[in-house]
Amino acid sequence: MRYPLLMASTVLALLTACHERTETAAAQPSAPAPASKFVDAPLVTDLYTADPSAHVFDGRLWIYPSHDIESNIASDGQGAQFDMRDYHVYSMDRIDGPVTDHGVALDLKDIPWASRQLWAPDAARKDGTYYLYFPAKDHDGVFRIGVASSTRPEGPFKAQPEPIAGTYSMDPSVFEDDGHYYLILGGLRGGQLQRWATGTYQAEDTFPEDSAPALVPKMARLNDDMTSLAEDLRPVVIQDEQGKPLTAGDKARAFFEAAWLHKYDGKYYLSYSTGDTHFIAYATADSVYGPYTYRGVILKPVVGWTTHHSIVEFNGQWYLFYHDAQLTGKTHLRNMKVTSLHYNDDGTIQTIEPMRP
Ligand code: FUB
Repeated sequence: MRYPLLMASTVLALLTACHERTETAAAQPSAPAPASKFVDAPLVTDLYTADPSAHVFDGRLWIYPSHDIESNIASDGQGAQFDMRDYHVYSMDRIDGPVTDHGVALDLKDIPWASRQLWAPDAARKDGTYYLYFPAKDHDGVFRIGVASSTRPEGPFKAQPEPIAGTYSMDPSVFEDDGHYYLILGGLRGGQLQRWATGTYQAEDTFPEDSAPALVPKMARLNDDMTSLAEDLRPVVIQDEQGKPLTAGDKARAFFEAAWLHKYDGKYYLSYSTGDTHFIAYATADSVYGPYTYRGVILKPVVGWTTHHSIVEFNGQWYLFYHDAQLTGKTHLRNMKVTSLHYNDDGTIQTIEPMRP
């Protein structure tokens, strides 16, 4: 059982309803769960924030989240209720210190190719320029990855006139290793990854059989200009400890969305959401391109259907940034949080419980 001592019927109803991203808005609860059950508090409460990508630039912690809003669009099974229209950038000089909102960093109206849904972004810095990578639907309703740049970490960012050629789907994140930058992306269902099985966009969904290898994130090295791919996107294989690719039916372990790369003690760590089973899981590899071997769960399910995170080292301590729906109980109105992350001596990550029993 996930929460064995949690007997309050309201909280149980909340947890059940919140794990239905593909259901109608009417299925969503209207009351938040009691604050005392949550291990961590929301980092900001005046705006709804989600998908927090954290980075340290010049000793300061910078957060690039989605900015959730209520636009009263009903859920359509494709995430239409996630109708975000701009990005705010946040920063902190210490983890338990105040969080500064630097205001609007990029607005949908200033992205020529994008029509809607500014979903989970990430940022990177190279040679004194800051790059914001973000997904949005183009004017044909197809998710693409865009990039915008600024001389400052908080923006404002100026978007490129076109999406990054050769990219698709959503949830981009950028990982730097040895002076090279790698873009990893992808997400199922509303994220449209299942529509790219042939390499070109098909309006129909094509999911693998449960016994077939699961869909996986895609990755490519970025060119020095940080705005184009140096190679075609390639699949990032996630396998079990016997070296077999995880299957699509392996819902507790297979990739769904929210890929994040980091490195610890010489090993590459790929973490991601398992979607329907609501875990942040992880896998490790000796090469940045993989294959990655499944290792376990970093974060147990949070309140809300989605789970999305980043992992960063700051002042000698590792942190997991994540979100839940504590403030609203609504899956599309989330709040970002941070908690400490710990490794065991063998490099495995200790599983984090976001709720108290
Ligand atoms: O915020 C919109 C979408 O919800 C993200 O792109 C997914 O990762 C999920 O968190």
